[in-house]
Order: sequence, then C-alpha cells, then structure tokens
Amino acid sequence: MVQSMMGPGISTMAAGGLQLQCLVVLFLFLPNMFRVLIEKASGAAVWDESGYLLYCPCMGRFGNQADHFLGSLAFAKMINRTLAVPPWIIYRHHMPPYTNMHVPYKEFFKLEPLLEYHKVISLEQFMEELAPMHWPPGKRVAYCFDAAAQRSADKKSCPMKEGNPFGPFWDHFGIEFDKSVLLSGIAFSSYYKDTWLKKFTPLEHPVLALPGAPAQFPVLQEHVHLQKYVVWEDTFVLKAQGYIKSLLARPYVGIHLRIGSDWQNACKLLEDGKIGSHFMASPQCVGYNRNTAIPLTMNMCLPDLKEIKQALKHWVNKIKAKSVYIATDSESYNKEIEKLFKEKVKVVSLQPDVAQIDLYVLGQADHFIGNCASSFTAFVKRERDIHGKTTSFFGMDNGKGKDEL
Ligand SMILES: Nc1nc2c(ncn2[C@@H]2O[C@H](COP(=O)(O)OP(=O)(O)O)[C@@H](O)[C@H]2O)c(=O)[nH]1
Ligand SMILES: *[C@@H]1O[C@H](CO)[C@@H](O)[C@H](O)[C@H]1NC(C)=O
Ligand SMILES: [Mg+2]
Repeated sequence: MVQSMMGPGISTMAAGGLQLQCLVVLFLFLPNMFRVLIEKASGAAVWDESGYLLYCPCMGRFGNQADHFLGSLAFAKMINRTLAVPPWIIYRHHMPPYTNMHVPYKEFFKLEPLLEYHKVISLEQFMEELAPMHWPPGKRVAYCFDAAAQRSADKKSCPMKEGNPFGPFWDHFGIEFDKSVLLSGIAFSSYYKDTWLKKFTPLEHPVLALPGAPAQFPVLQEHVHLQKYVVWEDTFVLKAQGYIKSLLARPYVGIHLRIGSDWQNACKLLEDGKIGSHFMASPQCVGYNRNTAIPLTMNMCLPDLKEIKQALKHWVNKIKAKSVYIATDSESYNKEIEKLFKEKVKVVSLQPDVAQIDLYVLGQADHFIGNCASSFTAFVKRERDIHGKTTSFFGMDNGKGKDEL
C-alpha cells in the first residue's frame, strides 16, 4: 500500500527506538499522528498543504515520457509540491480498441522508491481521494504559457484538452478546467525557483495543472541520476525474469534496433545536414556539452545491417555471449544474425506487445548495444549505468578500427 506522504509522526516513530525520550516526542505529536494514522488506516491520502503538481505526459511515447518524468520529479521537488504521478500514455493506433491506454505508473514501477527522493501520489489516488474535497469541479485551474493560450479562441484560455492525447488524458480522469492562469516571464529551470514559490503560493494556487511536463526533452544531465528511483514493480519483474530464464542463456548481448519508418524519416534530417550532433536523445552518447559533442553520424542514428552485424560480432566475441536478444520497433534481422554466428549463438526476439518487457530484458543483458538518438535506448542505458552494466551504441565504440578490421 503506497502512501502519498510520510507524516511527521510516522517518520519520528520509524527513526527512534521506543525510548523514553521518543515517547515524549511522540506524545507531543500525538494529535497530528493520530490524524495521520487514522487517515492511513482508512487508506486515504493526507492533503499536502504545500500543494500539488499535475501534468499530462503529452509528448511522445514511453521513452520521451520517462525523460519528462525525471525532469518533472525534480521540478516538483524544487517547488516543494507533491507530484501527482501520471499514468503512461500508450498509443494503440494499430490495434483495438484504438484509443489511448492510460496505464498507471505502478503497473510497471513501484511508487515507494520515489518517496526516498520526493513526495508523490499517483494521479489516480489524487483524483479518487483528494480531488473530491480539495480540488472539486468548479475549482480546477489550468496553467499554461502565453504562447499556448494564443492558440485558443479568446487567446486567454489554456488549450488543455484540444486534440490527442490532451483531451483523452484529462477525460480519463473526468477533469474539466474552469479557469486559466497564464504563465509569462517564467520557465521551469532552477533560475526561476523563487519566482515560482512567490508567484504561486499553495494557498492561492493549491494545484498546478499543466498541459505538458514541466521539464525538457531530453532529460537534463543533472537529472539523469533520478533514474535510480524508478524501480520495476515486483510482479512485472517476475514475468520478465521468466522470459530471460526460459529463453536466454547467459552471457547475452541485448540490442535495440530503432529502424522503423518514423525513425528513418527522423534520421533523414541528419543526412540532409539539417541538424547538428544534438538530436533527440543523442546527448547520451555525443556528450551534453554542445561545444565538445562529437558528431552524430548516420550509422549512429540509423545503423544499417552491416553496422548491426559488425557491432554484434565484436561484443558477442568479447563477452563470449551464448545468446543475443533483439528488441526492435520493426524487423529483427534474426535470420541474418543467426547466420552470422553460424547458429552457434541463440538469437531471440520476443517482439512483445508490452514494450516494457523489451526494456527490462535489455536492462538485464550482459552487454547492451543501443541507438544513441533514441530515448527508448536512453531509459535502458540510465538503468544499466546505475547497476554498473556496460552499454555501447551503434556507430561507435564497437571495436571498429581495433580488433575487427
Ligand atoms: N517493443 C518495442 N517497442 C519499441 C522498440 N523500439 C521502439 N519501440 C516503440 O516505439 C516507441 C518509441 O518512442 P520512444 O519510446 O519515445 O523512444 P524514441 O522515439 O526512440 O526516442 C516506444 O515507446 C515503443 O512503443 C523496441 O525495441 N521494442
Ligand atoms: C515543503 O512541504 C512540506 C509539506 O509537504 C512542509 O512540511 C515543508 O515545510 C515545506 N518546505 C518548505 C521549505 O517550504
Ligand atoms: Mg519518441
């Protein structure tokens, strides 16, 4: 059972033994603690007087949403508001029921570890337990930048629910907005911390609801480490571990093939020389500093079969891999790869409906080769870095120019 906040009484109790001094302290906190305990016993969340932050993860698919989540978590902490953790928006354009799915955060990850960093509550729990009393219909204010409001008919309203995924997201929670507050002369960076705190006091603005994440894409370097609080959920782990145990022999190399048609179009911009080395998630491999970033090549953005084979050959030899796991957004090249290793290495591609299975299996690999520009890869790389596991990228650092040529 996840609680949104640790009440002061609870943390006091957890910290000390039941010594006399503690009892005295406990006594002082009793009225408050009593309230907290009662609310906890009834399973209900406790209202945070410092206010709440709500946002729609309305840009991109899982990898983008995850990048945004880390930045939003940091922003919520900066302005000391409880983050209402949104569900993941999963798009089902090609299969029934065709509408977006809103998958609660805790289907894939635990909420508890997030509390080690900052106070959070799931948006589901917020709406069920806190909104009826503290954020009722009629009192729901939207906050957006001037520029966004310019798109509305009266040029003063936040277009919170215009289009997909915006409308379906708030509709999923039965939320209508009654009023808009326009943001100007402010941004989400830490430079504006005091402005946020002064301009948007919790008393006047108890719930800040935003049309998008209060964060950048890709995730800022200083927030990459927050990945450690994103911990897979237990039953999900059991299921994903089951696949690893039954299908793969260790050591195994995991690869992420981001080669589908949308990606081909994106990387075309690179080929046409329309962009520099910072492109989508590429800072993860070219470096965050624009002045020292190495060039992003076409093979890094969209590796061809030759590059894929070359990189795999290098790493399979290097770690003496017994199997290869291929995660892909389109084709897997598994026949070609089996042939490459003369069928001495087991080649597995699950192509699961639930993309998170691929993320997990890649995260557990003995070596991972990812796509530098992909935020799907970036999620895997961040998680692996935390656990000291190695990652390389197609188009670089895969033995080319060293032992392979
Ligand atoms: N199952 C699976 N889905 C993938 C894979 N690569 C891409 N996708 C799908 O395509 C989406 C790519 O969007 P996103 O996660 O934002 O990553 P990015 O576009 O590569 O930065 C993912 O969320 C998945 O839905 C893969 O290897 N396996
Ligand atoms: C942050 O919020 C908590 C309540 O969640 C409050 O106890 C604390 O005093 C706040 N901190 C600051 C610096 O305002
Ligand atoms: Mg994307």
